[in-house]
Amino acid sequence: MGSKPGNVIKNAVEAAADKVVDLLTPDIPGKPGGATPTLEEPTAPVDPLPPKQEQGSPDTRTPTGAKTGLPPTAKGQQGAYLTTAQGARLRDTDHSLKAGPRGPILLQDHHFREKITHFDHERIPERVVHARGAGAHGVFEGYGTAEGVTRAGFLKKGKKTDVFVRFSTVLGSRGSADTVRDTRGFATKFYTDEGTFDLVGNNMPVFFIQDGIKFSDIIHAGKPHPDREIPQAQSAHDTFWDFVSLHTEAQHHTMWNMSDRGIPRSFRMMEGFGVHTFRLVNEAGETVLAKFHWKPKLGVHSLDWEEAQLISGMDPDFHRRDLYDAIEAGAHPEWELGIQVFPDTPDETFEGIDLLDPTKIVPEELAPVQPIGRMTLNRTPTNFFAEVEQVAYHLGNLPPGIDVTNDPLLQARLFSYLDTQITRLAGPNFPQIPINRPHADVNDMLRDGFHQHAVHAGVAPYRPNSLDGGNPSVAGDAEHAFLDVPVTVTEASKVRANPVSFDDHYSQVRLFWRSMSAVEQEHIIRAYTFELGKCYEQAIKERQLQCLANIDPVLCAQVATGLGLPAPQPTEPLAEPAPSPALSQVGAVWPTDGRMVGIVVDPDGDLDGISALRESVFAAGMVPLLIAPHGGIVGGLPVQRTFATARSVEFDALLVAGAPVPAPDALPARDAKAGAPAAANIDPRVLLMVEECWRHAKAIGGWGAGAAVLTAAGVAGSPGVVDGDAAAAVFPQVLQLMGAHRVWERFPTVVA
Ligand code: HDD
Repeated sequence: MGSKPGNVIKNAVEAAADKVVDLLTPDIPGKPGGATPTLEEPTAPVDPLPPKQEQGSPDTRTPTGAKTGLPPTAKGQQGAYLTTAQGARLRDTDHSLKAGPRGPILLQDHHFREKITHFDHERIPERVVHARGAGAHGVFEGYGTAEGVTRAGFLKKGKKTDVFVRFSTVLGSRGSADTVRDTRGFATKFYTDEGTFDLVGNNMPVFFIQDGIKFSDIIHAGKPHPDREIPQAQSAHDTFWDFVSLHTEAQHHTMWNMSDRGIPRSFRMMEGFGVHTFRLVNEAGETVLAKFHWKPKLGVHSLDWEEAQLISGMDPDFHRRDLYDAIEAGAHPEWELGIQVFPDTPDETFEGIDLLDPTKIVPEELAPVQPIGRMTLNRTPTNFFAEVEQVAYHLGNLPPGIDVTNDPLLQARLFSYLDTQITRLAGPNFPQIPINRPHADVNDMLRDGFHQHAVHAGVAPYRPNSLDGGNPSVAGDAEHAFLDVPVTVTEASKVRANPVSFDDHYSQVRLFWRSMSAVEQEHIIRAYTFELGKCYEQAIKERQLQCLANIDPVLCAQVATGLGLPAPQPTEPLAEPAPSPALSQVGAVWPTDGRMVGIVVDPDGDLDGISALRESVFAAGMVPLLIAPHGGIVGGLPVQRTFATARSVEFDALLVAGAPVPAPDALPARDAKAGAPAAANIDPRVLLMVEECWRHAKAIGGWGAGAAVLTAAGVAGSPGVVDGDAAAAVFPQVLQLMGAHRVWERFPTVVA
């Protein structure tokens, strides 16, 4: 006879209760009759657990990359058969499941719903600032020169560390043009053995505001107007100038934007700055203050403003294309990382400059930039979304040996970057996204949340614990633990206030202005005149002119003339800072690697030496682009651009071997010059190319019939225009001119 059901349950419960008691009783310490406790003491850790799954040291950030043994160009899908996301093989992906060929789609069509649902959610919110960007992988190698001031392992001599860099503009949306006038972001993720280090900087060393609480205000002012959502990716509008003329601390950064630095020629030709002062700590626990600088191997170079505007229409992806073309062609961009080092004094100033004020620089002449390592970008992303879009930087990602200071902008940023990713990347587990995964082993106690990819073992994600063997334990100096430098925080009343030194808003703007060459000053005048000329509100223009008067009377007078307004008198005494020659972009000679050289040829003309010329351009590390009236092959060489697809802005220099005189009916009537003399009757697209290259101060060369084209264009004999008998004689001179980036004397200057 079996037991009654009720008894079965009762017996089972009692048996289970006995078991519970059996297991627990002996382990209750001090219980009469209890056995000796067998669990570990909370403070006695055993060997660390292995890293969390999926968080080891990936040698690739994408499933199609090296880890799978596939080249970056591998096919998007792995495997022969198309499947659903669950792995079921599919027969058809082009027809939805319908009630008959002419019937409605059935709700049960799982493949259709999975495909379209996923597509509907393909976009994520773009970054609220720096939405438009491009990124690349590379490697950083330490020189060992910083070992005396920081214990950071990645800076040790010869140590190589993977990096991922994202360059960006600030104001524009994700699809905006690359060459707008704006600050450029320069964010570097160092995947160091001691944890990720993010150096999230810009191509300008100062920032608009001194306190991060105003960040949303300056960005609201710079972004398109809220009613019509225009203008896109521009600072040339009322709200921007309203803000910067009212918040005069913004004047320094604003002048950097109005200078040629606001329109870089290439990401490869930009400096980068950590902006803030950081605190470094060495093995002995000694500290210094430091500012980070990236120095590009190719020098710092800019576009001409008209050129930048043309490119925005001709090739809005100009900077992105330039970066990827250069890397793929093997012209790997390089930067040297350097630091300015200052004693860590209680007042945190150097030569009277407040090191906590992010609107101030320390001129290199006062504190030289000392090289500590080199970065080379050598690999383009495999998948733009997975890598460039999902990369998440954060200033709080610091390795041992680098710590923050109390700069109020930096302090605010320490909050914002982590916070923003939670919306942008949908939850707190974004560090598990492949591009964000540290290359150091991760062993955290963070659990659950949206998109948790790790399958955590163990039961005790807390410490101390006695259930997971006491793990994880905490590290000390010997195990490379991060060190919060024990800086003294003085006892003070809570205030919403800045140090008095932050009130100086003009002396360093004047320093910058006085450090510019005449041609750079001319560009700054034109930029202010253009931007303020786009404002509608008279009061805003007048207020900004007052700011300019406090910077420099000549600058103010020139811009006022352009605006047709009276120049006000300064309301503050003008400082007399010593200029900093290091701030000027003019005057040196730089490598020309990766520059573009256009070569205009006449298929029926003299093609002698063209092939050798191309080789010489390649040998100089540059890219020759053959431009002909039509595509195909000319003189045995491939034509890369036709007169229809070429525009001067793509080239750093133009060489003209010849240009055919077009047949009268070969051009639209509006382009043909009726009755023009034969020499002038050159294809107008070639003439335009020559004229624009001349206006944008680019080196130009011509020989034979090409020299006649330069004469017809009216540029022969002017500075930076070389003519000769043969390509072999002309090219070396053009190459030399290119080393200076522009033929500077071609720009007019009004400033004495
Ligand atoms: Fe910022 C993105 C650089 C001030 C808040 N910032 C962002 C990026 C760069 C900078 C390069 C793009 C990173 C990427 O490519 O993903 N930001 C700077 C510099 C600043 C600065 C050099 C001043 C010295 N930023 C700043 C302040 C705040 C922010 C004061 C807020 C208090 N920044 C953000 C952000 C972003 C960001 C909202 C948007 C996307 C992101 O962080 O990841 O958190």
